[in-house]
Amino acid sequence: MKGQQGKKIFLDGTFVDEADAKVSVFDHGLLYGDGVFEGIRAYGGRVFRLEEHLERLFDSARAIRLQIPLSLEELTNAVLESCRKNSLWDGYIRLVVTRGKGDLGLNPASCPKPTLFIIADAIRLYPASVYERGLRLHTAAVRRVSPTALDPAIKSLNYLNNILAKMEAGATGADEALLLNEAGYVAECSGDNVFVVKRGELATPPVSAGALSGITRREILRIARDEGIDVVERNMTRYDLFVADEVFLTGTAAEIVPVIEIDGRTIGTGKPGSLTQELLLRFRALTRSSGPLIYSAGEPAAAQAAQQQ
Ligand code: PXG
Repeated sequence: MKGQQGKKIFLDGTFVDEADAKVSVFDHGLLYGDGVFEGIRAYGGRVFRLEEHLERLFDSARAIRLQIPLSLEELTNAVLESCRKNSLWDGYIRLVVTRGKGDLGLNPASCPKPTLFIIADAIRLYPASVYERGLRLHTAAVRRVSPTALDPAIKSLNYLNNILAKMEAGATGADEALLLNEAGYVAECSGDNVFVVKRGELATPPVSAGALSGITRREILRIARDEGIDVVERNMTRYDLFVADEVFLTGTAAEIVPVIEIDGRTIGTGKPGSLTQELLLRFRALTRSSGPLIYSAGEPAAAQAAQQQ
């Protein structure tokens, strides 16, 4: 297992060793998936779009009536401090807030204090080769959870829907699952948003189709608009993907990944597309030039962290 030797975990207001970072079996995050989370990336000693991630976390929490025990400013500092404590330069930050420890039974009223923890580590969603050769998708029979049941805009701890879809895809030898909504329109993948390029136009399903309002998705839409590319959010069927010139996925963990095959059909030329690659380069440049700095200039830890990566 990764990171066994002494990650420092921010847990309920203090930093503890990984071995001591324990949550109760009575925590409703574990018992009922009652909680919310964020996955954030650090690039070159800066935390990318930290404010947007924290805003989304607060929105998710508000939607489930969960009071985050820290202010936006305190949480910002806790994330940056987590990075410093773990000498993170490039990496992944997982922020989780659960309903907290309570009695058995669904009632959140039995949980007086939310549990909050931050893990600063690394993540690799797909093998490196996938970014060069492209990824194979399989449409899952499992549908995206309906917004009328649990709005996918809430980044909750209920990922079983996505996990089941991912397992289905894995069983067919595909790298990732494509999820449709109840009406049969494309929603997103198990942990990424989906984009289509056709005749120079860039399209992605609207959030109302069951897609998370991904931070990377927003970034790609912004970059494309700045580039003067026609951008549209509209409902799409699998047909739109099958006949696309290019398809790619976006996500904090995944970054930007070309798709070359869906349900046995070759997409475009069967190689990562040129617009996908251009957007990836633009996105990479942006990640290295924006976001709050983890280390102040000249801080010895900064050089040390950079060297370790
Ligand atoms: N859709 C879903 C369902 C997600 O969970 C995205 C899209 C992409 O959104 P961002 O804001 O990251 O561009 C996500 C992202 C993890 C993990 O273990 C988190 C996600 C995906 C995969 C792994 O922290 N969330």
